[in-house]
Amino acid sequence: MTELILALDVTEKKKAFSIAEACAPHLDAIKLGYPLILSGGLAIAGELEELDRPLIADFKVADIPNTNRLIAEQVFDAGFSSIICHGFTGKDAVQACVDVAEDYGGACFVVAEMSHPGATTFFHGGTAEKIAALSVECGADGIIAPATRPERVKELRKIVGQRKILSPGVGAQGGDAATVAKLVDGIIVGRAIYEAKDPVTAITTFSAVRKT
Ligand code: NUP
Repeated sequence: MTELILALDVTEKKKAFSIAEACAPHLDAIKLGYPLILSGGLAIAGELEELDRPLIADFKVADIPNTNRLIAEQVFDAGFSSIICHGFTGKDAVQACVDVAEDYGGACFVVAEMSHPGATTFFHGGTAEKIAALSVECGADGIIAPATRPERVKELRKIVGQRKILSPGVGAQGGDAATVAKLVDGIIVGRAIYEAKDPVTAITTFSAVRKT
C-alpha cells in the first residue's frame, strides 16, 4: 500500500504537536521541514519521536560534501530516520548524505524534480532524469518527484526502478491522490490535512485511494 506521509508545516509548536498526535496512528511517517524546525527548534524531533512514527527531515540539503555530512549527522542525531537532499549539487555532495544515512541505519531521498510550477524552468530538459540516475548511482533510497505531474513520475520511475518515489503536491498544489498513489511508494500531504477542520477525517479520504 502506498504510504501516507504528513508534511507538518505548522509553525505553532503546540498546534503541530496536537495535529501530529491525533494523526500519527493513521500515518506511515511525518515530514518536518524548515517552517516547524525554525519556529520550534530541532528538539521537537526528539519530542515527536514518542509518537513512534518515522520522522523525515526535509531540509533539501544542498551544500558541499563536508557541510552536507555535518548537517546530516545533526539530523540523525536529533532522531530523524530519513533525510531529503537536493541532487543538483552533484555526486560527491549527494554521496555524503547517503553515506551518513547508511551509517545511522537511516534513509536518504534525493529531490529529482520539484512540484511547483516554476520547477520546470530548471528541472526539465533532462536535469530531473540526470538527478534520478545520480540517486541510483549513489545508492540513495529513493527520490522525490512531483504529484502535480504524474507523467513525469512515470518517466522518473523508469530510471529509479524499485527504489522508492515519495511524491508531494497532492491536494493544495493540485495533484490528484488517486492518480499518483498508483505510481509512487508514498504520497506527502501537508495543507490538505493540517489545515482541514478535522485532520483525521481528511486522512481517511487519502487512505481510501492508496489501497491499490
Ligand atoms: O517538490 C517538492 N514539493 C513540495 O511540496 C518537494 C517538497 N519537499 N515539497 C514539500 O512537500 C513542501 O515543502 C511541503 O512540506 C510539502 C507539501 O505540502 P502541501 O503542499 O501538501 O501543503
